[in-house]
Amino acid sequence: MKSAVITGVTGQDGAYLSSLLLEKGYTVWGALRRTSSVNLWRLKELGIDQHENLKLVDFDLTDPGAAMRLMAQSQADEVYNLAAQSFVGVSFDQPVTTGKITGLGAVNLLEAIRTIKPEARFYQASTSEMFGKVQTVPQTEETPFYPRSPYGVAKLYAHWMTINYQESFDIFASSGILFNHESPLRGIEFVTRKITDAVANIKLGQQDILELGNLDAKRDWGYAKDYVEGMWRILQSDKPDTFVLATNRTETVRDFVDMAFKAVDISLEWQGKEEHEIGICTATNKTLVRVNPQFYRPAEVELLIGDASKAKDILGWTAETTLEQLCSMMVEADLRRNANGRGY
Ligand code: NDP
Ligand code: GDR
Repeated sequence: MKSAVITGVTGQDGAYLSSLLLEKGYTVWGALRRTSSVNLWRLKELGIDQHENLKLVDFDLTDPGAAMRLMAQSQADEVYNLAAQSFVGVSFDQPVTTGKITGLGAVNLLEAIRTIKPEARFYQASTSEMFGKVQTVPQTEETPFYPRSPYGVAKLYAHWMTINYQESFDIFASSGILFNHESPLRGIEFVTRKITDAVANIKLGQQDILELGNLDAKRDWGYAKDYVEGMWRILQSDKPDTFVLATNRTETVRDFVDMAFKAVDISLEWQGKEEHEIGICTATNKTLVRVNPQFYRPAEVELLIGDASKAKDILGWTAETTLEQLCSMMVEADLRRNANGRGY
């Protein structure tokens, strides 16, 4: 039986990856940081929080000794580093914390692998945010990086350290450059979930208006469950490498808003420009969406679209779920939760 460490087990991807690996018969060491209130709702939603092969252990990615002990205790065959301060907007206000967790944190794990179990395989959760101010379209493994946020810069450091440990110490250390991936388990502050949660509340008469930032940003959005399958395949490959995982389709935030309202039979008409733009319900003439510059970022990533051909050729991986399917799934989940007063 194989064993795997998953850092960030309480997050969106950590929950889906745990579920996948448990199904495959792994022992999963779910590394979670101590917080004053327990944060296991995603593992609960997937029905795995009490699984006999899920071992939850206290861990903080910024603590080198904790990383050493985690490797010594688990003797894991595979280590998936999914923990991060992962919210781009917050990284502008907390650049040092973001650097410590999202950047240096990865090196604590790489050091622990190098010292305790050099034959373990390591997965680093790299990101399309590293492309930032994109220079070519679509983005591939060869596209130059130009991060536009402290988060993107920290991730780029961790990305290069992963490559460096592979080249310097012959560790099986790989990265997936994953484009945005969403699900009903997405954190509520990220734009897709903020939208589907608000649409559900508006439909249920529990909220009047949705306020958003830049509606013109374009993202390549996929389904998180498809993407964790890609992470696992990356570590089953013959050799360590870097892979882009993406859908090769890009839409604006405004398109996603339209799609989410359509899922509850509301259509919108857009009026105004930039900070004055509003979305009006065509049936009732009520303003349901408004731009609030408070949600703008100091520097924006305007356009992301990925080409996952390498992952298809080498790993046999493709994104299966369409954006329409993903959006409906998220809206339905939020309708169900919010009707029961159980929003997360
Ligand atoms: P989430 O924000 O949902 O989860 C982040 C996880 O990291 C949480 O479990 C959080 O714990 C944990 N964490 C934060 N700080 C620490 C710390 N100091 N020590 C230990 N754990 C910590 O992210 P996702 O699941 O969406 O993403 C997973 C990874 O993939 C992240 O690294 C993210 O940056 C990266 N990524 C995500 C993409 C996406 O579109 N989702 C795309 C590309 C990359 P807690 O619950 O206590 O907050
Ligand atoms: P992103 O995701 O920054 O791409 O990072 P997010 O959903 O936060 O933003 C996507 C785009 O939407 C615009 N936007 C808003 N964003 C938020 N959160 N709230 C708003 O109100 C809003 N209005 C407009 C943003 O400006 C942006 O352009 C995610 C994270 O999961 C990262 O960890 C991951 O690495 C990348 O995806 C790939």
